[in-house]
Amino acid sequence: FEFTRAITRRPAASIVNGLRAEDTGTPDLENMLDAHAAYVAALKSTGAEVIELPPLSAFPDAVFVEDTALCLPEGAILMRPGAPSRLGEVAEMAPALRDCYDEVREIKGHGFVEGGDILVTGREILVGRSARTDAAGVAELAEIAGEWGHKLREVFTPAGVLHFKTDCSLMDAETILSTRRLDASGCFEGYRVLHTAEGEEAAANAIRFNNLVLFAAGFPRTADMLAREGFDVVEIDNTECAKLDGGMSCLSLRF
Ligand code: CIR
Repeated sequence: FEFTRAITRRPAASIVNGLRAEDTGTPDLENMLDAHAAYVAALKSTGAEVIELPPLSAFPDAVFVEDTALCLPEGAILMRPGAPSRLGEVAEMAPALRDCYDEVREIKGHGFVEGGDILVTGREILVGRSARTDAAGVAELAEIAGEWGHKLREVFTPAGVLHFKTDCSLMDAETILSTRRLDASGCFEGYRVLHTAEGEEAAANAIRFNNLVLFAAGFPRTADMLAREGFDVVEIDNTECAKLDGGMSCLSLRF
């Protein structure tokens, strides 16, 4: 959770066509830009450098940069999104990663992996199979991560949940914030798990970024619990991203 850099991408007007499981309203670009600016400012306030990429109107979900790559200390790995409309986002991200890393590998397929299904903890890389991430994708990722000395463990995303990290996030080397439904699968055995409050499941997608926890606004019981646990919580308006099933982690690559 200690990072010197992050990559973000400003939302384009085409976000109105972004993927969503359920239509809960059209995202508003102006509001999303405001929230995005607050998000970037919070990242920068920790002292990190934020590389802000320009909007990509051809890819409505391109603001959710996390899904395009996995950044590890040894290098970056370009993902292969399981959503066909998002495959082309990877080539758009690659040059920025090549500027930052000597080594950039890629998931070549035939399998699929999206970054939102990957949780890197102090001791291992957890990858949740989901509607976007399949066994072949996980196997290819495990091979590359293994070459770099990382242990990878395949886990499962609850049915109906977009990504593994929709339901969890790393708070510190051994502490995970999780919904009860995900923790019930047993995938966090051996970790200290903090649960989101009942009815506040959407708060689980947060990020620990240096001294801060960036956290979707509107989930007061979970935010209070984290504050009591000693975390410095910064609330960011997630209203517009939530309409597209996105949250705090999706909006950046961190390394
Ligand atoms: C999608 O369905 O792909 C986007 N609308 C949301 C992606 C959210 N990304 C993430 O959780 N890492």
